[in-house]
Amino acid sequence: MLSPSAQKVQDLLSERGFSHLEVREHAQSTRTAQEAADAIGCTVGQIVKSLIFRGATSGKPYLLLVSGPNRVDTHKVEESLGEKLEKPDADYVRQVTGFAIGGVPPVGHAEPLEALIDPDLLAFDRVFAAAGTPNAIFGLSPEELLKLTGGRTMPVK
Ligand code: 5CA
Repeated sequence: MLSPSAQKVQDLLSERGFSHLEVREHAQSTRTAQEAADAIGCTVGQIVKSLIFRGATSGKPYLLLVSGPNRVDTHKVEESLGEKLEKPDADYVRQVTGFAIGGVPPVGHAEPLEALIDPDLLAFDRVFAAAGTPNAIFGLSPEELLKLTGGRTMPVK
């Protein structure tokens, strides 16, 4: 049995035709990329961080899907997007995604979010993303991540 937030992600995956992707809730925390990697037994690079930024001009939320160890160079992303970015607070993250920090999944948000994908994630056969709660994760290929989110790759570091 999955908790309601994790089940919501599993249901969304099924509705989108990705029912072969399985959300798993772990006994231990997967709140951080390192904890998620430890729980799964993968490298931190394979963990997909789902980070929310807000366009300073447009007010538009952006979803950056970033490989675990990578730190976002906001100036670089701002140049690509053509607007400054703000790092929103936890309340805003919950408002636009419908999930609490530590469990924000790459899909299934309260508002449609433009997804920008770290090219480093494409180097792996399989990557792992949060699935609604701070101990829920699902695995998928980077190609599936692109398809599922409708996102585009953008250098982030
Ligand atoms: N479950 C893990 C691995 S998938 C996870 O969700 N990691 S994460 O990186 O996608 O989510 C945590 C991120 O939330 C942090 O990297 C940080 O960018 C952001 N965050 C943490 N605390 C806050 C806060 N108080 N306000 C806004 N953003 C925050």
